Amino acid sequence: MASERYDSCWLRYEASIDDERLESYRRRCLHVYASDGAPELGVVREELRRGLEGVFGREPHLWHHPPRSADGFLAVGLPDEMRPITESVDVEFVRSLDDDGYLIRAVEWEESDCLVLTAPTDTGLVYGTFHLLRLLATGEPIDDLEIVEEPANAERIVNHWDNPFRGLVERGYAGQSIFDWERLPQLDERYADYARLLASVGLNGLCVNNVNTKIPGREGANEVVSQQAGWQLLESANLEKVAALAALFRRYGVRLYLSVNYASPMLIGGLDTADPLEPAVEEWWAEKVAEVYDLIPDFGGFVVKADSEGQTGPYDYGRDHAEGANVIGRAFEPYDGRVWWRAFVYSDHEDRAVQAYETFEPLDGAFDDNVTLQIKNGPIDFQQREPVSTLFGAMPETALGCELQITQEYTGQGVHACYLVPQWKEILEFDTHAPVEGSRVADLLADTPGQGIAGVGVVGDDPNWTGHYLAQANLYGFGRLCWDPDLESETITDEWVALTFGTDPEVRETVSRILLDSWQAAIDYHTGGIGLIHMMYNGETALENHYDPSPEEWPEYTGVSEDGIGVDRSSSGSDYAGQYREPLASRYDSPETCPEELLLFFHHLPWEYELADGTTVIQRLYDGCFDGVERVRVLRQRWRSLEGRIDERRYRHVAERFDEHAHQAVRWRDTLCAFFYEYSEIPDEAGRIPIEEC
Ligand code: GCW
Repeated sequence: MASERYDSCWLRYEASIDDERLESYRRRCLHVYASDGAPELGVVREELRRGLEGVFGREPHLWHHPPRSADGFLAVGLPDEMRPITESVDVEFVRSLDDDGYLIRAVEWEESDCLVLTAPTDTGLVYGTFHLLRLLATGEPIDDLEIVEEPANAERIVNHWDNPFRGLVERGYAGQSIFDWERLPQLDERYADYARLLASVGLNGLCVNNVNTKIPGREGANEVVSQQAGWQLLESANLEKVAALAALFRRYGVRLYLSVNYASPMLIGGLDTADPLEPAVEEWWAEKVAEVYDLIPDFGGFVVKADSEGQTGPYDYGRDHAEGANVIGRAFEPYDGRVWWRAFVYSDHEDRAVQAYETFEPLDGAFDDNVTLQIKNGPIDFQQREPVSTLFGAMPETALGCELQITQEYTGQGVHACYLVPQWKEILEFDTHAPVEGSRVADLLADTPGQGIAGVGVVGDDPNWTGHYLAQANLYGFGRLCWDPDLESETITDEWVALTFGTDPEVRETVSRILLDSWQAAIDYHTGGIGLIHMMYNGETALENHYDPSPEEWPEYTGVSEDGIGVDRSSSGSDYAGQYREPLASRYDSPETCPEELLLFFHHLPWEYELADGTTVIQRLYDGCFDGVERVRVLRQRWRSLEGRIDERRYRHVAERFDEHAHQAVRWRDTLCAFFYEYSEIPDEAGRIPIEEC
């Protein structure tokens, strides 16, 4: 990236490539014939110039016609645009690809070794360009290339929880917001670099503000909250700021979205109600959406958090969520955009886990075509591990989106290394059995317009973008999985490491192992590893801490008592298990068949209940917490083995984080073990717990 202000992340283009490979790259890519009609093609040329210069150590030659050189060349354009492409590919086939798809092929054209990169749209060319540069920057062979790519998910979106005009990011651990709304429509070069990062991993949407657009009725909470002002982005005067950003991101194929407040007709429109069945409200939304499309013709849509955690919603008017969402959905009918309506709705209830399903499943089929139901991956809230939400598979007549959290709210925030790709793989590969065996979450989402994946953003104005340097891998992996959920975690990880830290095999292997083992470590010391959740500290301020250990605060989530631990969500309890299709419902319903890693999520069990291998629940919890700390120490040790093999600045940053991470893991372990002991009064068999000191 051009700037000294911040890191280039995985777009460093600093490969060290052996001579033979470099020679093959030179032959096919030092000369580039690229069309330059549309704005996206400016991006393609710019990126090729940058990437190829990184690879070759000198500027490539960019041509507007087939270059006359002894070598071959790279041809980039639409399939019918230039002879080298038209004569090398099946034009109709390329046109039939998904709009974001592309084809890259090594060919011989007029006796030269060439590469052609073509796509049905200019956006496809942008994605293809990043793909090709990824191959070159990691030293992959290109002489036999034959790549055809299409994204699995139509919608691949990042949801920022930024609070505009305040600079703050809710659950952001990488500093202030990168978007400066006071200065906009004036643009900052960092916005373009952010767009490059998103496009390079195949993302196509960005919601720029927090779903908490306003917190009415929570006065007395701290000032920060009462000042949240995201709802104002929909005011006419602010839309030009949004439009300026949209114009920039558009060049990279990224569409903009806004989180809007359900009471906008009142807050902005001056109406005295936001009742979705009120004609004036319907008219207001239609006019507002038309105004947005006048300025931003490719606008993506609205994200709405309604009737949740203090946000207004249809319940305020005695309406259900379909009525609530449809009034906005209808406003999008004339356009290619939609409402992403969040299913994160809960209230005081004995078991929060059952609520989203109880609220939304009966409404299947009632949502407008322009509404997508955005469902968090699990029934609670981005815990270290949760079962997959029962809504996946339960709403075949509704467009669905899966919400993941890229930022590490409950997994160590900006301090702990926790690579979430393995978690997301587990979620996306989960077999819902709906309607039949083999129906994975990934399959339910894929290949349907208006469906896909939204990830809660992680980026802030920290020079390294993500707070913890290794957290860049989560953004990278999120994009790659949205594009292709069938990619293996190991493949994605290896790509990121090679692009970010280079191709030294030892570095590649070591950093990959650190990342791939980090999630299990986080599960173990945060939970003990058999399905407990939600044992973090909350605190009194509006923006709860969610970082430090504080298990005693949450008896309703741990089900702790003197006779045992875990929450009964089986048929003898809240019956969350019963919301799954068979055979899942029966499997989770019995502690004998429930997978151990979720056991205490579904069951309240005696402390001395014996697990399959004869270990008791209490002992397994102690062991899990201790294992977690050991795992973190191993990660830290592996990182330390890299000293001198990667640059000092990045080495130090991560090494320091690991020191603190190890310290925090011990705090979690000791707090949890003391808590378990306090209730069970059963000591650790291994005598490791200095209980008196806790
Ligand atoms: O995860 C919880 C967070 C809140 C967040 C809320 C939500 C944006 O603690 O910070 O608010 O969920 O997803 O709406």
